[in-house]
Amino acid sequence: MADSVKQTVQWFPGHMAKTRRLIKESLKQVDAVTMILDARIPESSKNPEIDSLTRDKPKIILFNKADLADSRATRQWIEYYEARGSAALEVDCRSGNGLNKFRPLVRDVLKDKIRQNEEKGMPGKALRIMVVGIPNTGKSSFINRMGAGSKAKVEDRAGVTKNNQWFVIGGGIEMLDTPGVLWPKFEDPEVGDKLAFTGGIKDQILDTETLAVRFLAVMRDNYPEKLAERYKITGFADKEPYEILEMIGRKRGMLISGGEIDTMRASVAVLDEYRGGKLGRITLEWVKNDI
Ligand SMILES: Nc1nc2c(ncn2[C@@H]2O[C@H](COP(=O)(O)OP(=O)(O)OP(=O)(O)O)[C@@H](O)[C@H]2O)c(=O)[nH]1
Ligand SMILES: [Mg+2]
Repeated sequence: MADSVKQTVQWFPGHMAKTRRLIKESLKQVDAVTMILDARIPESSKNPEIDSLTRDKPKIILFNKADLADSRATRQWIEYYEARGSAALEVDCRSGNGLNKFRPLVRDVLKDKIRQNEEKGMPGKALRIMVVGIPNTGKSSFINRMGAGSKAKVEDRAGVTKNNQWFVIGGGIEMLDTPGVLWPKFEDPEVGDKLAFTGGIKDQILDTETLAVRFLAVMRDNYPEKLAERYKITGFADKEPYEILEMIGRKRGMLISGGEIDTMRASVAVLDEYRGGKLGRITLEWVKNDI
């Protein structure tokens, strides 16, 4: 992970241990887990321990920010997770797109539990879901959207999880936000880059140009047509990414005194426009093997 990322995030072993413990304790109180991933980077936005931590619970994977991701890739990821026994949905928690499928999916995933509750004479017993995700994946947006603005704190629980906030979202479902703060796979430098590209980690001014250059290398190799379209540039297939950055700056008339290209301004523009979806729907991590 880049130094900037380390400085910004600062996950300490103590925090990690605390989050592990809080999640383990809270899992005893839930029927299923909803994991929120950023559809543009389904690998880098996933906590490396979450599968083993939540192994015993039914899983619903939400590919959030699907509005910014390549729909072909998102479909492949959904198939990938479904083939491995999880339910999966693509959603946009900013507009609410796709969220109408969430409650029916929960009831389907937990149909055995619902039947058991009925048999025990508790037909209306709430289904409890823990929402997990690393920072910035959209957990709060999801919970707020599901609650349609009427966030309701249900109760505090005794013991370790006394600070847990439960949210009633209707349809007999209650949700719990991630207890603690989940970390990404931060020992992998590529993960740091991708979180920075997508804005999951704030880049520091000094790193912006490096970041834009790395991003342009990925775009040149994977989405050249989108670069060509947005920046009206051609003939960059065999160019170094820094040269592409200069081409963009020149096209945009971003110059500093002496006619030199303002590559810093061009860097900020490229990254901002990617994060804002202006380069189109782009996924940076695809399913690797055929399933
Ligand atoms: N385009 C787009 N933006 C989204 C979507 N969901 C969330 N966002 C944006 O992503 C950013 C992070 O969303 P939050 O809901 O605060 O994420 P969080 O997981 O609660 O973040 P932390 O509380 O920091 O852990 C915000 O700027 C949201 O507006 C989505 O589906 N599409
Ligand atoms: Mg939040």
